[in-house]
Amino acid sequence: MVLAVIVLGVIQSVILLQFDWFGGEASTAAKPIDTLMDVTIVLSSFIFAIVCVALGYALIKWRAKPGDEGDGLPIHGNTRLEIIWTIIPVIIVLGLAGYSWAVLNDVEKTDADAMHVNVYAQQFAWTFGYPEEGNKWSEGELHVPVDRQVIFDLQAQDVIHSFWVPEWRIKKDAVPGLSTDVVVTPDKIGRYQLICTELCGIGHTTMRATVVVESEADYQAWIKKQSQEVPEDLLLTKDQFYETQKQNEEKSGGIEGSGVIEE
Ligand SMILES: [Cu+2]
Repeated sequence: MVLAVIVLGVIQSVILLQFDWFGGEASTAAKPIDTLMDVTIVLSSFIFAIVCVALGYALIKWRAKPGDEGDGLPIHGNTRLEIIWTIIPVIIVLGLAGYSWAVLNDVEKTDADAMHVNVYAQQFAWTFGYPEEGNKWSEGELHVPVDRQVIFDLQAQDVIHSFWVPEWRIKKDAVPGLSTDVVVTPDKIGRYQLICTELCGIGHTTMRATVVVESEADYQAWIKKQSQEVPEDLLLTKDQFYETQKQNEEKSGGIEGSGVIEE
């Protein structure tokens, strides 16, 4: 049985690891996240193999003999077995949770010279503000330099949206009244797609934007050419948000990150 589990687990792992589940890798977070996924696939394959082999063994070994119409033995449970099959999964789940936490913690570490971009999400479009470049504004097209950490401050203007560039791997919700950010270091020049992954209304599937990762020089040239600035009302929502958050914190004695806009 042990041999059967190993063989089945290995075959399954090998097959599942052949697939390129998430597409190309274009950020420093991609590798560690893909490795985490691979480890999860291998572990799941072996657990699935144990279940299949145990099921197959039980089916063959305890199969009713032809003509046997009687009831099975009345079994009341087995405390030792239940303790074992509770503790082992708990250890596996906690181990994976710890590993995931370590990976995320590493991926979300911010650099001192990180660049900030404000991401405004609304039904059904993305627009971007560049606070370090005089609040320049771009609609439907995000530009960032390669090999520099970017912190995207997400701001939902109406309902919940979700920021996702598959090649960067990181995905995070933009929630009205909450301040969330995405930390990414793009490490590959190219054009990608920013996709909203939170069903946000009738036009949800069209809520996409082009992401251009380019050299620092190309980025500087592009930003200089931008003439629009972030509209007043978008800036206002941000100020209002921080103002309300501050008031709420004062009211509640300083609970961090729990600001909710009261209308
Ligand atoms: Cu959306």
